[in-house]
Amino acid sequence: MNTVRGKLVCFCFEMMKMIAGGWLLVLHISIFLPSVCRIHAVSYDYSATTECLIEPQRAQYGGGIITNPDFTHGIQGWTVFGQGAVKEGISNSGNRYIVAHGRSHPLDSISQQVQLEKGKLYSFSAWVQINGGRGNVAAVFKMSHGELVRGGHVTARNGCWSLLKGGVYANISSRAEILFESKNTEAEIWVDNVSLQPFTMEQWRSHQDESIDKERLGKVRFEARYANGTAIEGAGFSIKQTKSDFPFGCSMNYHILSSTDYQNWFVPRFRYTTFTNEMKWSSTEKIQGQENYTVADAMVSFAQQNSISIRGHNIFWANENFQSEWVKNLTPDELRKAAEQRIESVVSKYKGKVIAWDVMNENLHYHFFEDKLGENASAEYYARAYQLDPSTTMFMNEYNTIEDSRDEKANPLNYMTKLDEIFVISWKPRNISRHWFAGPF
Ligand SMILES: [Ca+2]
Repeated sequence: MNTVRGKLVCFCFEMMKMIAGGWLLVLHISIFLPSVCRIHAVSYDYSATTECLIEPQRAQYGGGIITNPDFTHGIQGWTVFGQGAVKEGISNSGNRYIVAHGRSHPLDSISQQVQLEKGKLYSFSAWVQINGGRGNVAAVFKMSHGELVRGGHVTARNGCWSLLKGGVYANISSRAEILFESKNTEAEIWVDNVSLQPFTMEQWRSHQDESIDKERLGKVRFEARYANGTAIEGAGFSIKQTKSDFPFGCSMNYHILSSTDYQNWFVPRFRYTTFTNEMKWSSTEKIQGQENYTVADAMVSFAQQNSISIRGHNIFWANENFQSEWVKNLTPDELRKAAEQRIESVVSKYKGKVIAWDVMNENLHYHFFEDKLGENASAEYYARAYQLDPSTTMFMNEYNTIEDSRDEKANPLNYMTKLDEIFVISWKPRNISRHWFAGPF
């Protein structure tokens, strides 16, 4: 099987755009795209869910290199790690799983040894639950030299199964024990349908190529004819990509206003932007009551002149460390008044000029406004922003949502839970439909 590489993707898209633009002269040339031999690899399993299910879904990749991944053979292949004990569990429908109980240390759980090979990527998944409340469960790889590497985590619940999905990259070859960690040592950890699937770097890249083939690539046939329809003998042509035709953006800072080098680098590459700091409250109102949008205004004008769409970043930032000193020192009542002035000011000013608003930035990690104004503060400001600018998409901007398995605050489930809180608290009572999107830029 053959495929073509990413460089040609933009090439083809640009050609299609020119066709759409309607050339007078129709080119009659068949394009023979170069091809390279595709790496044969197990397809990447993109499936995931943040739902908590009564029965777990099957192990991805049939369990990969895990022995007895679904516990149909009891605890064969698995051992007790640390203190405590393991026992088999069976659901009403006959599904077998394993239970780590009698735990006294976060890592007390079950384990299975695997061999990790240097340079390979390992996709890991498992279905987990705990038998009381909800709490974080992490997959931990204990290397032969003792290092603990976290390979993903999920907020597990009682009474239903949550998908823990993550992975590790092996920078050395090592035996490793796969463990499950919960700081709630009172809780049993239930585990089922575990999977560990290795990929070489080449195989991993082949997944990207497959996605490019599927999502970005299309066949194009050109015909070159004179206006009267006669074919042009020996016609030739060349195509140069002048700009991309898919959403691709980058933040920019105020230096772009004065640096032509920066401008010349940025403008041909990006169609979307956010401002690093210049639209933030701490920049536009350094002294209480003295708003200054001079720099932000100039950057908005620059972006507009160059047809670059702007995501408004941000109305508020939930991190206390990045509040102006005067904001930190306000009483709750004073903060409520100042925050209302801020949101009304910035949203009204740039309404119609931005395509999105980061309303309460990084509110999974931080909660300055909740601490000062109550637990519904984020939700209330989302509602207020929507009220002021209902035609613009509201975003919940975060970091580490999928790329850092050590960060317990920002997993996809927590993200969805926070979104739901915002909707439930501030949107549904106002009968506003859920039509906006969420996600890091
Ligand atoms: Ca099972």
